[in-house]
Amino acid sequence: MKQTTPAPASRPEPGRSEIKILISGPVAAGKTTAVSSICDNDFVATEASNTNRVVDAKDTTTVAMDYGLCNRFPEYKIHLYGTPGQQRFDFMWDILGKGMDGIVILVNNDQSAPHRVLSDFLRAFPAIPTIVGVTKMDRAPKPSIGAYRTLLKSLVDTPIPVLNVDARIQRDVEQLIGQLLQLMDTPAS
Ligand SMILES: Nc1nc2c(ncn2[C@@H]2O[C@H](COP(=O)(O)OP(=O)(O)OP(=O)(O)O)[C@@H](O)[C@H]2O)c(=O)[nH]1
Ligand SMILES: [Mg+2]
Repeated sequence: MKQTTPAPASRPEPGRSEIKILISGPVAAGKTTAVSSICDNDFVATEASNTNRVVDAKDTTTVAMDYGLCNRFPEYKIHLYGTPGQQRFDFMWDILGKGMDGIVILVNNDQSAPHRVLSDFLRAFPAIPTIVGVTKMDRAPKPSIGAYRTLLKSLVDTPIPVLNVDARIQRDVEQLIGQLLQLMDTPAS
């Protein structure tokens, strides 16, 4: 497993790999919520007032990044970075994605044709261990997870797991990250 440079204040812990995981996806997919759900107190966000309520009516939006340290997996110290969802901050994707070991793409199912946005994110982050989490299925049950699986098969050769997650629920986010870690441990064939 590739190791990232530890943050200046931290020391490498014996037997634990330091890894970097990016959480990306469109506005209001639940990126900031997911990072805060799984990182408890070790979490910072850069929220500002949401001046573009056309896409989503929520009060705030991420303008630079979310960051959290996740210690829930005994073998890993995970540096989690959440991207901004608004297009005007797209330039942050490259900056935040440097040196990442894996990526979670979150898609909110209550947006129109949410599965279409996937192709943009897969193009932006190719050849990286990837998992897709579909949020807000409690509000919008369709498209189904099966529809996402079919779409992903048509977009990429490597199988990409897709799960229904509620970003507010720690157990859901933990399961998502856990599956991504398994993918990262599996040698590419
Ligand atoms: N009903 C429902 N709400 C959810 C679910 N997942 C997340 N949310 C809510 O959706 C909102 C997501 O907001 P954020 O976490 O700020 O979304 P974001 O992806 O960081 O958005 P940007 O930073 O603006 O791109 C929050 O109010 C969450 O509580 C879900 O599965 N169901
Ligand atoms: Mg955010």
